Parts: sequence; structure tokens; C-alpha cells
Amino acid sequence: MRNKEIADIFSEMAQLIEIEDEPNARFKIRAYQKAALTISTLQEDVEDLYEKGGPKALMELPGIGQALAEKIVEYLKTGKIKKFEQMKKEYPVDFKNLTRVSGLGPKKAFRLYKELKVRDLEDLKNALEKHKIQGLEGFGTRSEEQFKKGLIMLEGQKGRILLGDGLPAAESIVGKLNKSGLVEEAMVAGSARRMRETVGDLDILVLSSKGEKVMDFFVKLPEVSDIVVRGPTKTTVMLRIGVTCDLRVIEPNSFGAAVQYFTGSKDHNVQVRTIAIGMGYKLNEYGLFDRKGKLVSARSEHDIYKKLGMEWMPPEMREARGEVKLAQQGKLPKLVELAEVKGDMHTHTVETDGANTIEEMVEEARRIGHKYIATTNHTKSLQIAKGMNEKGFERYFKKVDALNRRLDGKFRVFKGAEVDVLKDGSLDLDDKCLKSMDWVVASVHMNYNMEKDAMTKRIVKALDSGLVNVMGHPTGRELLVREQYAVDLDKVFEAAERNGVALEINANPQRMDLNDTNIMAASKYKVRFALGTDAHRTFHMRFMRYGVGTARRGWLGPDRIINTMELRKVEGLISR
Ligand code: DGT
Ligand code: CA
Ligand code: CA
Ligand code: ZN
Repeated sequence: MRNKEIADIFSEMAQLIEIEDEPNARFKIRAYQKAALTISTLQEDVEDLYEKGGPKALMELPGIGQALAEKIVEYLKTGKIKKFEQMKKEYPVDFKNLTRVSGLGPKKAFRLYKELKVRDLEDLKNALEKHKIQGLEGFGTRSEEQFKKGLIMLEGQKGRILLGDGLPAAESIVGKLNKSGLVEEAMVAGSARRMRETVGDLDILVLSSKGEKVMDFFVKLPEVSDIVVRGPTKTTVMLRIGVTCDLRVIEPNSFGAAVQYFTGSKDHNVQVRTIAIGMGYKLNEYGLFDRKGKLVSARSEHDIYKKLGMEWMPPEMREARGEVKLAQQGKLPKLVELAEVKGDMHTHTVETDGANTIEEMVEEARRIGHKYIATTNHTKSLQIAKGMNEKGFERYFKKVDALNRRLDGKFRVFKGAEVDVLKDGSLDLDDKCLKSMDWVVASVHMNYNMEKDAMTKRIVKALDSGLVNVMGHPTGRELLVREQYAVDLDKVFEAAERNGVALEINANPQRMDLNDTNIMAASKYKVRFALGTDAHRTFHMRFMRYGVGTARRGWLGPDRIINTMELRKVEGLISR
């Protein structure tokens, strides 16, 4: 899967064009941005598409004309795009990383380069320390503060990437290994198997007796940009998506032990090993051994846990948060599964900033196996998302009513909105309009920088309105981009309980909000949860797996999640 590599280059090209400032730049910038979006959200593998259908298949993608298709082909064939290489030579500046600093766009980054010779994050840090930036026209002390905060946040991430980028890449490599004929089994381990929201590196394990050949195959994969270390049993490579990947070749008779060990987490392993030691055993990545060094178990994870007096536990639980004790007592909770999810409670359409019509969304939802979705478009104050007013919703719902009649009970579209919670806690649509809906998601999208008390009051007021069904992405964070806003979550959970408002687990890999630990905290209240992908195009509805992974990391069972219910039950619940 090389989609992200190509999308990243196109976005970087858009940035480089932006600083060139030529007359028709705007048009080109948009074209590259649009192409980046198309490729990054594409369901199919670009490489597959090209191999099966040639450049023509690429040109059928939205926003990809002949010129861009040629660039994609050039990249697939040579691993480079000449035009991009030229641009990078002309501007030897690490725009990609500089523009990840909050508040620093390409234009500003370019000025820092021209006036202060800032080429990368290191230079930016120096310039900030010497207070050189506040002196520049149009920057000031506020910019300095903002860039400093942004830098601290970036350093905290230290090269971690989203699970939503890492897991598909790992799975695609695993798929190629499995098809290579060189391995008996290949699987993803590490934090990606545990569905952690970000991953530091990818870990792949293979069972094979052809170690050398496997390594040859692995380092030559097109996803790989550099070999970091190559060894007979472990090889580490840099992937083009900007994360390293460890591949370990494991002996058949210790595969289970290796899977257990390399799935982690480290803290979980330490606890499990302590139990092994207490029983007079030794546990490592090769197996479980007795005092005399005789192998007791190694072939399967299940067996190792069993020999240690524990139930096998799902990887998502292995974070040393009490799961080891529960597994010893045989009291592990039943966790929700993807197959139990029957609908998607947060979706958008072309009526606002989505890319697909409601008909297309329904068609895809049915293909996934859903029985219902909530259509929840943005509201008028959110102008960048083309939010709708009361009239707009009235008109749109007529269309949805007609669609529901055609669906004849086989599938249901719940009429809703993702209504903005305004600065003072009021809702962005009038009561009559909100009352006409089946499912109201209330979200904060503006004025993030309020004091904690004010933000808490704002949200609690919205939940107390009696017009809201679920609090959308309750902490407002965007992974690797923006921290959550300041808010007293206990007060929010209390208000949710008091008003029978559900809490969203936003499954979009850029959000994952509520996250695992907040789900655990919220579970102490009598609240329900709702899974929503926040889909802005059909493909995004496939993000549900990340929401389910997060719910499982928060130890959540199906019973407290609204959209594991049958359609009739949800209808009953909503029409209360
Ligand atoms: P990441 O890569 O930072 O997202 O997190 P992980 O959990 O994938 O960590 P990674 O890649 O360093 O190592 C993979 C697994 O290997 C880890 O979850 C547990 C195991 N492991 C690594 N180092 C140690 C260690 O020092 N002790 C123990 N017991 N296990 C370790
Ligand atoms: Ca890892
Ligand atoms: Ca690793
Ligand atoms: Zn939203």
C-alpha cells in the first residue's frame, strides 16, 4: 500500500507551490491538495489500480488528470517524482515537518527561511530560544509562544504515526509476505496489534524456515525506503510513510511465545513474567521454561497464559491496567466486537462538507452490513464546513424521508445533525428544528481556547438542553495535531448521565475520542456510548474498526453501546 507515500508528496508539493507565489498558483495548489486527499482516502491500493488498469484507471479517480496520473506512474516505477525533487533542491527547507508546528503555514515557514535561515525544526528551536522571531514583521511574541507549544507537542510524539496509517501499512506487508510462499504465517504484533491510537514502529512476526529469503523479499518491498539493520532473524527498515518496521523470523516451536512477547505491552509483559517467576518458571520470547530449563509451553499464546493460570486476553487489554488480575480470577469482561456493530451514528454528506450523497452513504453502509446510519451534517455557524440552517435541514430531511420509504424498513436513516455547541453553550439550531430530528450529536468545533470552567459550563449547558442525544468527540482533540480542550470531564459525564445523553467514541483515526482511558473513566457513570466514524465520504465508514479497538481498550462490552442494538431497539430508545 503506497497511497500515503504519494499523498504525502502531493501535499508537500502543494506547500512548495504555495511559497512560489506564481500567478496561477492557487489553482495548482488546489489540484495537488485535492489529489492528495483522493489518494489518501482511497480504499483501493493505488499500485493495484495501476497494475490492473494502467494510467487510465488512475485518471478515473476524482481530481486526477493526465499530468497527475503521470506523476503517480513515475513514482510507482522509479520511486521518485522529478518535479518534486527539483522543487526540493530549490528550497532546501524541511517544510513537511516545519508546517507540522501549530500556527506555522508554508508561507510563514518560507519567511523564516528567507529572513532567519530556518531550514528545519532544530533551526526553529534555536531561533525561538534566541527570540529572533518576535522581531519579524507580522510574527510577534504570540507567534513565538504558539510555535514553542507546537514544538513541544511534536517532540512528545517523536515520530509516532496514527494507527490509521500504520495498521493498514503493516497489514499490507503481512499480506504480501503471506502470498510470497516463503512463510507459513505472518502477523502484526506490537502496539498496532493492541490498537494503540498511535504507533512508534510496526512489528511483524513471521513463522518461516527460509529466513534469508524472507529478509531479501522484505527489504525489496516498494514500501521500504531504507534498510536500518539487516540480520538473519531481525531486520529493521524505514518505510516511506515515515515509520520503522521490525520484521522477526521466528522458529515454529516458539511462535506463540514470540507473539505473546512482541505484542506487549512491555508493562503487561513485566507483570506476566513476575507471575511466571512466582510459579518457578522463566518466561521470555522463546517460551515458558521450568526450573531445569525444560520447555513447558511455547506454541500458542493461549497455552502460555493457561499454564500461568490465566485466561487468554485480547491484545487491546494488555496495558497493565488490572487485566492480569482479572485473567487470573477468570473474570475478564466480554469486549465489543466489530461484527456486533449494526450502524454508524455519525456521518456527513455532500449537503455540507462530505463528498458523497446520502444514497451513496447508505449503499456503502449496507455493503458493510449495517442496518442503519445517522445522517449528521454540520450546522450554520460552522461556515468552513458549509453548515446548514433550519431551512436546509427541513429540505434535506424530505429527501431522507423519501429514501427511508424506498428502503421500506430494510434499512433506516436516522435524521440528525452534528449541531455546534456555541460559545455560550446554546445550540446552533432552533428547538423546533432539533425536535424534528431522531439523533442530535452536539459538538464543539470553535472557541477551543476557553478556560476550563467556562468550557465545562458551556458543554454542560448544551447537554442540559434536553435536545441532545450524544456528545460528539467529547474532548475535541486531534491526534498529533491538537491537544484536547480544557474541560472537567467528570462534570460532562455527570451531565450526560443526568440527561440520558450518550457519549461518542469517535472512530476516525485522527480523533479516537473518547479515548481508552476516558472510556474507562466514563464507564463509572450510568451512561451509554455511541460509535461513529464521522465519515465525510463512503470509505470513512470503514474506520469503525478503530472505534471498536478503542472501545475494547476501554474494556467496553456491547451492552453499553447503542449501535450494537437491533434497529427496532434503537428506534425505541430514540423515540422516548
Ligand atoms: P510502540 O512501538 O512504541 O508503539 O510500542 P510497542 O508496544 O509496539 O513497543 P516496541 O515496538 O518497542 O516493542 C514491541 C513489544 O516487544 C513490546 O510491546 C513488548 C516487547 N518488548 C520490547 N522491549 C521489551 C522489554 O524490554 N521488556 C519486555 N518484557 N518486553 C519488551
Ligand atoms: Ca512497535
Ligand atoms: Ca519494535
Ligand atoms: Zn465533528
